[in-house]
Amino acid sequence: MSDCESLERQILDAVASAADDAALEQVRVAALGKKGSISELLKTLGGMTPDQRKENGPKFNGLRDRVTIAITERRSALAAAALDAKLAFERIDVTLPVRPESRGTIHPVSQVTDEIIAIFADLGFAVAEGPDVEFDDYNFTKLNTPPDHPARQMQDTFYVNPQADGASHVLRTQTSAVQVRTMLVQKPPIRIIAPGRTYRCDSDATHSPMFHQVEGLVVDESTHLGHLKWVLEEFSKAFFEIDHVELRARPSYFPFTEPSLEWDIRCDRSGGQIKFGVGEDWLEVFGSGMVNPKVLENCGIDPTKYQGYAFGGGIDRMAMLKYGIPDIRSFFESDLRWLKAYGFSALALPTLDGGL
Ligand code: 2U9
Repeated sequence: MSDCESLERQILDAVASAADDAALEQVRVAALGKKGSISELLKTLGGMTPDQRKENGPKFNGLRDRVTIAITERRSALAAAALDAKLAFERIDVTLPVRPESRGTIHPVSQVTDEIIAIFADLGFAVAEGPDVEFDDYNFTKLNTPPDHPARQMQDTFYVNPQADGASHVLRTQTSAVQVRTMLVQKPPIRIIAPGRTYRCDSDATHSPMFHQVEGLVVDESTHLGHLKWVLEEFSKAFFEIDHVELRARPSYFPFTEPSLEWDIRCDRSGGQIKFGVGEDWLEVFGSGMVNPKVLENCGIDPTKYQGYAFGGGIDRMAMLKYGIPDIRSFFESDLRWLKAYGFSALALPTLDGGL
């Protein structure tokens, strides 16, 4: 056996018996590293005559290639074996019954978010998401609220320190920036909801500095307020689990919609408990309007061809109304007794067929 062949045998044996990544790396460095045995061998080609180089070049390069392949294959085999061992160790028997002593519950905000998504999915809406730290431009300016606009004072914004990109950022005060992002990359027809965390510097029994909103956006050629009313009615019936609902609209103002409307739901608060669809009281549930043509234009959509409606509501507030939770701050105190009282079973997945 030539020196070259015996070196190859020796290295391939070491590769085959390397028990883990670290041992294999040692073998690789000893063979192919800067001062490795094969690298040293390759360096000798420089001092050879052309004939010797012609004979030894292919031999040495072949040796290097076969060793490289063997190391790569061994590395994959070791990774596959490690994954198999991990999977075997982490095996879960999904046929076992749920442990009766299980204490974990689904937070009402998560449950209500899933309920809202299930209802809007049934109405043909997709879910869109975006970051919590948002460009000032997307949170305000593109939504027809430039820096000097008085409506900026309506929202107690948390401003974020200047970032490396030089742009001004905020903790999003509304999820509307998600719709901006969608319009910047997607052509109409658009039909989305954007549920998520939002932030405003405000705290009392009905306001939390971090809260949850869901907003909706529909843009098409002939979308109108009649469609919006029907969608909000269908949503309210499904969400509050009632057959009959009555909504009344009041004029309002948002810079990003024109005209703007707020919607109240008919309810009864006489028995200490709130009932929806009946009674003589009204409770505000949604803000909405036709998307301001300037907003469409800012987001690259031709306002002479397309029009859209948008709406928004508070998820925490909806959870408080539906499940009789009095104080929004309790949502975020991580009190296990509260979670036990108001949380949901992990198996109570909200579906329109199975019940919300
Ligand atoms: C785009 C254009 C228009 C979303 C809208 C409201 C009205 C609204 C509040 C309700 C209670 C938020 O949770 S809350 O504090 N929202 O009243 N939101 S219209 O309008 C948009 C959104 C995106 C591009």
